[in-house]
Amino acid sequence: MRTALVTLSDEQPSSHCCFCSMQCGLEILPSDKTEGLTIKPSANFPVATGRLCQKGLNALEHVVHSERILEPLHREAARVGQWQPVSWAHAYSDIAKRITSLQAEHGRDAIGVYGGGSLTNEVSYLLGKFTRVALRSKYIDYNGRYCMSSAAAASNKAFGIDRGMTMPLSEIPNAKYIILAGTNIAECQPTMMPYLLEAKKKGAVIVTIDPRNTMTSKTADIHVRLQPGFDSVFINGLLHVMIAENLIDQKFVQSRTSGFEQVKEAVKSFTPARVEYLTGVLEAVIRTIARGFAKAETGIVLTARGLEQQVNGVENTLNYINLTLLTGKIGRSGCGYGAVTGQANGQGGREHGQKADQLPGYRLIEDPAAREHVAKVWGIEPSELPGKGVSAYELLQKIDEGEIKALIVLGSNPLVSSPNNKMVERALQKLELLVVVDMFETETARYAHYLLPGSSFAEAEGTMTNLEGRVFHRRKAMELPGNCKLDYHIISELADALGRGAYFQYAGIEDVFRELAAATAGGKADYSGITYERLQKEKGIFWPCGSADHPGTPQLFQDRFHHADGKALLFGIQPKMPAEPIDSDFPFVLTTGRLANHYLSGAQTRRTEALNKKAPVPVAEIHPSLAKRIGLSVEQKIRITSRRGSLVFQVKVTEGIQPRTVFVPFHWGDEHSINVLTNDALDPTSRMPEFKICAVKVERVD
Ligand SMILES: Nc1nc2c(c(=O)[nH]1)N[C@H]1C(S)=C(S)[C@@H](COP(=O)(O)OP(=O)(O)OC[C@H]3O[C@@H](n4cnc5c(=O)[nH]c(N)nc54)[C@H](O)[C@@H]3O)O[C@H]1N2
Ligand SMILES: Nc1nc2c(c(=O)[nH]1)N[C@H]1C(S)=C(S)[C@@H](COP(=O)(O)OP(=O)(O)OC[C@H]3O[C@@H](n4cnc5c(=O)[nH]c(N)nc54)[C@H](O)[C@@H]3O)O[C@H]1N2
Ligand code: SF4
Ligand SMILES: [Mo]
Repeated sequence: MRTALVTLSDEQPSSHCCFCSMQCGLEILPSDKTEGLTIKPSANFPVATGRLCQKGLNALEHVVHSERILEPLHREAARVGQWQPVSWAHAYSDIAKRITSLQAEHGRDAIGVYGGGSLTNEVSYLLGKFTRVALRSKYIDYNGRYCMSSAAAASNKAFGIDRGMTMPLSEIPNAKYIILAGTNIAECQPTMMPYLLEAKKKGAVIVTIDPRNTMTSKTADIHVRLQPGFDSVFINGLLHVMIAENLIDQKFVQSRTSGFEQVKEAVKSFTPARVEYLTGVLEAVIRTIARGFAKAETGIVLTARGLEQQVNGVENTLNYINLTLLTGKIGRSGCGYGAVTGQANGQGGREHGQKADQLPGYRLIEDPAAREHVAKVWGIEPSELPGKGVSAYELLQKIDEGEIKALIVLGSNPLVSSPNNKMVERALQKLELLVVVDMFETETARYAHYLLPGSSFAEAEGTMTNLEGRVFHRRKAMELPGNCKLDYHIISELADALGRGAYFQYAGIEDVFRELAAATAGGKADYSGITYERLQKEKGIFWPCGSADHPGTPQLFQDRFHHADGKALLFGIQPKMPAEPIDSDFPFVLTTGRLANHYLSGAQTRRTEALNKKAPVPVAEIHPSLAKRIGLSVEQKIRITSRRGSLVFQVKVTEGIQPRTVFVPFHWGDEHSINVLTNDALDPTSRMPEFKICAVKVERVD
């Protein structure tokens, strides 16, 4: 039996859901259900007042699961033999000894760190500091590279700053025209739906752009069923109509943006007729959407991984941003652009130094002024800071190539979630030391030499930043089970074992936040005006917030963008091919994504009976024309083959999917891991893998 520490109050929820970026508040209450506890929606957090989706309602099940790792485990040869329980002291000293000797032999960069977007701001911050100050290695990156990096790069290019949503959710109901592209909100951020439905009730038009008819597109007035990879072609068609028909906001474009001529030139040849020919979307539909969005008094564009997880992900995103800039739909009520953040702390996780090229506050590690500021907060010389490392997938490649010899993974399961799984598996096998800090023996942890039992969301106090850029405080709601430790203690104690403990002396987690806030002062993501005391009172503060009396910034760009001249940049996009176009040998496009009842690599939700029983195995979605072509009968399975591998799946035949497209969710490992097939081509700017497009062939399994 576990007990809840916090009782109901009207101040703050007992905790927040660990899964998606909505970060709904929840109450953990005594009951006769999960180990004596149950979860109820909280009325005390403004984002999703009184609502939780299925995942949130069942978020305690994995926390109290019997497979939870309860003490440090060691085994000499990965995957072979039994795990041996060891003391924390033994684990720390042996890990430190091995790291020290590997670094003596191969240099400091022989050790890499791989973080995650579920971690609190404090733990994300400490992981970055640990890599640069305790290990003194340049190699750190995190799973958010697979998630928000294309949108982040696009926002930085266009706006000069990357906060996923430029406006709070509460502005959605004020929008008269909403474009949802490559974002399946109904399944991925379910408690955001009421905002969209309220807008609709007030007369808003909703357009969805997705190769599949999803739960989200069912609420749309117009659904554009695009083949994966055609977003920029389609958007060029919309921009062409807007310019040709003089529908753009001339005043806004002139006074607040630069680069218009480039866009005009890029879209010149994308007449509606040509775009219909290229995409199959009717000319009339293209005109209707272009006119509708441009003429609407207010409007919002939301994008997500559908068009971002591509080798052209940054450019696709820039083109969607063009829609809002050309029509002046940003920086005022009912308007804005949002890249819908995915993970619990997908926003904060990318602001405080887990990214290969960044220091806290979204500062660039190669910028001398940034190095000086952060080094001072950390009590080291700027010259002691390493330079920038490489992106998540490239970090795994460096292991395969032999440059990185040891890896510490905290908050990710890269063997399931990385493209081209076979390379990742080969790389993990080559590691001389793999340390995984997790709640479970994940697919990745099977290759570990040390598996250290970290904390779950319910046990760890800290701050998170939701998809709106709202920083809030999450309470500790339960005690740690067994011999588990808080992630931030594990990082600090390991630093101590490495002889760098002097830099990791904290009286408590609030102390870590104070240092984080100081490190971000003056940076793009400025948290320096935020304190635990304010957060407890104010139920969240939108960054940037640079002083104790600053109210926070819910609506960005009201007067200026964040480039030096205050203007936003428009980019003319020439659509490019995916890395692996379909051909006669591999004639279908495989796209991958999510289901409502599972979360990411499935480490938590496959261990949640109530969720897992609704989707115990992955099912491939195919169009009836494909089923007919391969002579598929009911109950038969299909084999999907790409240039990297071949797997068998159960099938759902549906008219909803674009005929050339096959969809498979990625929440499983081993023989069900669709990432055995996906392509590891990366966007040249964001280094985001092309999870959403690879060429496959499909056969019937007899
Ligand atoms: N239930 C659940 N919720 C989650 C998660 C989860 O695993 N499960 N994960 C969280 C995380 S980390 C993230 S990043 C978000 C992701 O949230 P989303 O990005 O909304 O989720 P996906 O299913 O990856 O992709 C969205 C849609 O893109 C479509 N798509 C595929 N290719 C293309 C294309 O070329 N163009 C366009 N326009 N669309 C395309 C897919 O059909 C899919 O419906 O969800 C978060 N919420
Ligand atoms: N084919 C395909 N692949 C994809 C995607 C796709 O759309 N298609 N999407 C990509 C995206 S957007 C993402 S975000 C990645 C995510 O992929 P992963 O990073 O693999 O995601 P998770 O399953 O969340 O892994 C988190 C791990 O950390 C553990 N964990 C959770 N919370 C904590 C904590 O507080 N402390 C500690 N110590 N451990 C914790 C969990 O048990 C789990 O093992 O997958 C990517 N991979
Ligand atoms: S919408 Fe997201 S944060 Fe809210 S309960 Fe569901 S998974 Fe959790
Ligand atoms: Mo994500």
